[in-house]
Amino acid sequence: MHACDIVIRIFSIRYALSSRIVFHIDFDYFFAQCEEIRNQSLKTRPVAVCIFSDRGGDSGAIATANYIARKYGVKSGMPIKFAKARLADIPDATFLPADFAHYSDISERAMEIIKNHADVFEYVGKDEAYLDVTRRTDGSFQKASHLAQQLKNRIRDQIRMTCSIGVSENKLISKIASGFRKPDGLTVVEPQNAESFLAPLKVSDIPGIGKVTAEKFHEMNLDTVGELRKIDVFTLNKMFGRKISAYIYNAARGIDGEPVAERQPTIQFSRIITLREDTKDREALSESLDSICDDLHKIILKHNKMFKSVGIQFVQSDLSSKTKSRMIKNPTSSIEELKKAASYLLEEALADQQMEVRRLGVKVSELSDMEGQSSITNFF
Ligand code: DCP
Ligand code: CA
Repeated sequence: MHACDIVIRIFSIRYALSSRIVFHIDFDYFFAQCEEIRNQSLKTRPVAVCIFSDRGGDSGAIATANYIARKYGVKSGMPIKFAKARLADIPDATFLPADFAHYSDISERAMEIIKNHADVFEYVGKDEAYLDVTRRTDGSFQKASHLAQQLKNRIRDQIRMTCSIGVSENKLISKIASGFRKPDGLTVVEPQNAESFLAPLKVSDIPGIGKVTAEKFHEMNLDTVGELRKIDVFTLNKMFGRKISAYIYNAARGIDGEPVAERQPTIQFSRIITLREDTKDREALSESLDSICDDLHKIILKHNKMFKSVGIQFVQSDLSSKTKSRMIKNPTSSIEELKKAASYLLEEALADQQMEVRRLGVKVSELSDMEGQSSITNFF
């Protein structure tokens, strides 16, 4: 392709798609904020959510931390020991084990509100989604920024959670904009301001440009997105190949034609109970597991679904979670298959079990519709 053709294509892509309005929404310090939601007294202290490994003690990593803890240098991915050292002199610093079931619950409630504000809703993950709102805002950025503020208010009032929203003509700029002013941010970038919004940002603010790529650009004296525009498409091609260089070339100019594609969270069914007393006795756990499977199976049949994956969860006496899961060869709705997989997983989980179990749960996922299956096969 000739350089001139590329420029013409870029102009036509931008012109054709400039009428879209896209939101990117991202929940602030998600796991830690979920902990604050159920215990408001945490809001004024440094809080870090930990994923403890099976090795015991403080081995494991920080999942995330609230913004107070971040001021002390606590970050996602950091070893728990390092984080504890950074907060050693802060008496009210709080370290909590991750409680994924609680975070999923909050995510589901928030996503339900978000969905109702979109023409097209694209679920990305538990704390992230894209929305196309072009139709309901008549393509007006003024209406769109009101809609974004309204959405933030609803999530704050109903869930007591803050989030950050980026509003622009495409997914790329909105993603960058949602991270621009965090927490509790709302950044609207109208098309005529896109290039000037991006110009002063670091090249690594472009999604997909990691440390290694940013370092390569730094060696060429290209540190900001504006500077990155100086590099010609041929040099980029030589460095990264056609596909990646086209992405970088366009991204530096705020060009992204990817549509918001309808996507719902993969549904799963789960049931979790708190045991009468904490235990790691095989018999007692197996008995409870059996009755959880019976209850879960009723839910599966009610929804006319088959499952392909089964998982069990222990919430242990220190509230940390342990999960095991396995895939079944073919989608099924059989209670025997469910119980067989669950008891296999129970054995596996008990093999190296140190702590007692406080809550026990079973989930099925990879669901498909039971179309064409007679109801008889559901039971046999
Ligand atoms: N997470 C994790 N381990 C990581 C990164 C993230 O377990 N290394 C989890 C915990 C986060 C959640 O994923 O709460 C979402 O990740 P984000 O990167 O969006 O970070 P946060 O939501 O925590 O913070 P921010 O306010 O920066 O969005
Ligand atoms: Ca987040």
